[in-house]
Amino acid sequence: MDYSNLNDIIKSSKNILIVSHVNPDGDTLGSMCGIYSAILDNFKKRSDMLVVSKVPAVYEFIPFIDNVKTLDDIDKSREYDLVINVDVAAIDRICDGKILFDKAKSTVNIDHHKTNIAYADLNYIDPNASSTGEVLFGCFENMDWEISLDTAICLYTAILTDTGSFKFDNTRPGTFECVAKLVEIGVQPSDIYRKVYESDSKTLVMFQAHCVSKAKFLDDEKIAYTLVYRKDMEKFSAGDDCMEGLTEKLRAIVTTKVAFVAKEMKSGYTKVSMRSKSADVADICGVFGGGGHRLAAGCTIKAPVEEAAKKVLAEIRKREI
Ligand SMILES: [Mn+2]
Repeated sequence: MDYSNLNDIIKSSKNILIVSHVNPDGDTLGSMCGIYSAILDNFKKRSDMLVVSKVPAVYEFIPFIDNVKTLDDIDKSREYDLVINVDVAAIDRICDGKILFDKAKSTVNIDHHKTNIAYADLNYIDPNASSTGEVLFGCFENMDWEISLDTAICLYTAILTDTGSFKFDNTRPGTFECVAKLVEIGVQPSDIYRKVYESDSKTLVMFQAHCVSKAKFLDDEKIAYTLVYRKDMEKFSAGDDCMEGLTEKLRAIVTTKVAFVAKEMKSGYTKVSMRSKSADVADICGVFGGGGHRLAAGCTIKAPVEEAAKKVLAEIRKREI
């Protein structure tokens, strides 16, 4: 890819806004702070960074993350010279950030999602890259930009989280070539790993242990599930963030083919989160108006927890898993 236009436009822009997507993950936040850091080092320019929803506490260690602004901090009538979206597959993923995007003199879109329709003035989309962090690394190298340790930590975090620690099938030889160089710059993989994956709260661990201990195993233990009641969550003072990764714990059992968690919600609804090793759970959840990916999907059912679980079980059993 030819990045010379990107280099020129960053050089000539006085005020720059970098935008991450709603419900931010490690890739969009690491990429945003990574390009912020690189522009600061290479052009001595401070950009603005925008998040349109809350930054998860786990990412508070990312360099420069304290500089992010919310829509309330930014004058929405402002015309930026340049707005750069990172990891934003579709423009509606920046919510009201679109107001600033539409007013900007120039716009840039850096991403790795196949579905990205190249909605900006300049578009750098590599659907073969594991992450936007990996796209950015290639971009900085191509432009001969200096990559500082702070920039490297940002990009490494982006790549690490979007590849699930280099275990998803988006992990390719180029991913390792890229992280090898980041580690050469000084990134400590064990340090970043600990910050991202070993920073669970005690509440989350104790609550999930409780949920796992109540799990049921059916059909030669091919189906694993657990029911989560509001009173359990209250007893542990567990918030919704404590549900993160619970279904995966049941899927990780060797005999499990399909795992699900049915969680009691207000006003008689049940939220179901489903995971599988190969069966298409998006199809199963689709029966109840939900959806997602083949191996990870969810739905909401208007029924109490036990009844919802029964319906889901019946639907799973109709299939070859
Ligand atoms: Mn991504």
